[in-house]
Amino acid sequence: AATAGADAPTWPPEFAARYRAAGHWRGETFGAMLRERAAAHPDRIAVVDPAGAGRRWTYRELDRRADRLAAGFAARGIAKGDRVVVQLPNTAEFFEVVFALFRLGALPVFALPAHREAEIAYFCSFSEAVAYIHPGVHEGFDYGALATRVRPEAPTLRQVFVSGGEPGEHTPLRAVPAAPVALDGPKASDLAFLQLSGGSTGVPKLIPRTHDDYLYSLRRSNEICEVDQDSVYLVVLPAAHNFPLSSPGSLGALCAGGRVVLCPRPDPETAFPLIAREGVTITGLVPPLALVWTEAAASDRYDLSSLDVLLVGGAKFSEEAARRVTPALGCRLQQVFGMAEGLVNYTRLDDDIETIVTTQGLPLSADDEIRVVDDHDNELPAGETGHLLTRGPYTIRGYWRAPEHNARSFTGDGFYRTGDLVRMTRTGHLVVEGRAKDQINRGGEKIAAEEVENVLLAHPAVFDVSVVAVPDAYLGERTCAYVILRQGAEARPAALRRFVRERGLAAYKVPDRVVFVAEFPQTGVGKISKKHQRQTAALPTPR
Ligand code: J2J
Repeated sequence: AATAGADAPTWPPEFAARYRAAGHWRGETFGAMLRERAAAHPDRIAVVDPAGAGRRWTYRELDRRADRLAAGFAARGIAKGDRVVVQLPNTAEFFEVVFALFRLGALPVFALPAHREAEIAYFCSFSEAVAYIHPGVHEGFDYGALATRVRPEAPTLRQVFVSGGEPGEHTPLRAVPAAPVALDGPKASDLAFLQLSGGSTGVPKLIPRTHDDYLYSLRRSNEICEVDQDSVYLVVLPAAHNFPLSSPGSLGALCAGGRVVLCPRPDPETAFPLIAREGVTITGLVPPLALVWTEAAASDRYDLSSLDVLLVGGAKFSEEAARRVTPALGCRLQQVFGMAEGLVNYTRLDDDIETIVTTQGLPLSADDEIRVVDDHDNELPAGETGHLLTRGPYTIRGYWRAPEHNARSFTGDGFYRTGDLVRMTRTGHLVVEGRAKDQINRGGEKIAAEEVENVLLAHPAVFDVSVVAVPDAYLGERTCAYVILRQGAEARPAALRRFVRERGLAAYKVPDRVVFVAEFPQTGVGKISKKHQRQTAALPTPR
């Protein structure tokens, strides 16, 4: 079942042949990659976990742990192709677990620590997961209790593992490892994991990535970001997110034989001492965090001189903020415009400063095909702003088990409709100018308007609702829910916000603002004009 193609469209054979012939796809799996690194330099440090009692795992140790955990999972009936929802924070276990699953050919489904019941129940049931792995109590939240509540909604879920803390009713992860056994592991063309889409629809889509395609994006990212065996990558954003995982991210660093340091929290008070102590050379941040770090660095209390490259992406980084990075942090800035579906663009380290602060970079691969089109898929003249479509050696050809959605999200010839509005400069660099998809990008956290609207529509007082983005100086965007109440019904904004939380949605999806209106502005064809609503919401709040 892990075969790419069985559950989602995959690359046509002639494309696959081309990507292999070009040397992009090398027939290497993640399991083999780690084994090879462990053989080449067993005693180098692979993972440092300051929160986990300062653990430092060598490549040999990580490799051995992955083997033993894979054997233990296998003994408990987890098999190649099975899905396992993994919701772990920035701890060493994250890597032990995912490499164990990679070795088995079971597919991690990468949940984020911020996800709550609604999301986890959906991931477990939609992916037909056989297991869920959680961290117990973390940052004051009880994931074990969440697991217990989710279980009845996910009939395929046979096992729940807890990675730390008190095991309670769930199997402690530390009881699972067993003597390594020979495994009939996956092929490089098989799926390695399911990543989450930012999404613009009622429920998140799952993104099927193969060993071949993801490893290619890691190797190219390493070249572009100058990651090698002396690099130390700090994981500041949630480890499972595609950006810190792969651009070039923790997996890039491991692929290069470098070192991964896990940052338990993203604030400068936590990160700066770690950078100084561990000699961190590279990390990646979303724009709001980059702002906070830039300001904090001015106080000059920690030695950040080891930091060589700061990647900023996930949402648009303003030119003004971009200009402040190098003077404040003393490192080079690299903008990254990527997506879990594939395509990743980087400014190059040797680009001139104007290019670095005003563009979101060039595609990672010479074989990334880029089209900028109008509303009818007609190619636009160079320099004009339009819809970004893309196809290439590490961009999916379809979401997992979503044929109807795929028909809309991909062109007939396999280009992914990113939903982003971009302009291409004369040098081929892309500038993100806006977004056509119905999504809010709240400081890099993506919110599908429809998902929040559906939840609010279930409230008895709500007649209709429209969720839009409001500009915000710090986060870039926040969410505003315009609500029409049922006749005679009453509700307060706070009650509606609480309702969203109580329905088990991640906190970042709770609308920042709720505004009651009598009607929605209409477009010429009688649809809600979200454009108009966004403009109204951007006006100063009347007092
Ligand atoms: C504007 N919008 C951006 C940028 C992403 C590297 C970096 C980021 C992601 C990511 C990623 C942007 N300027 N610099 O996976 O590997 C918006 C676009 C895009 C969407 C994808 C990576 N960088 N975006 O953010 O899957 O709208 O991936 O389509 O979470 O984020 O979101 P996501």
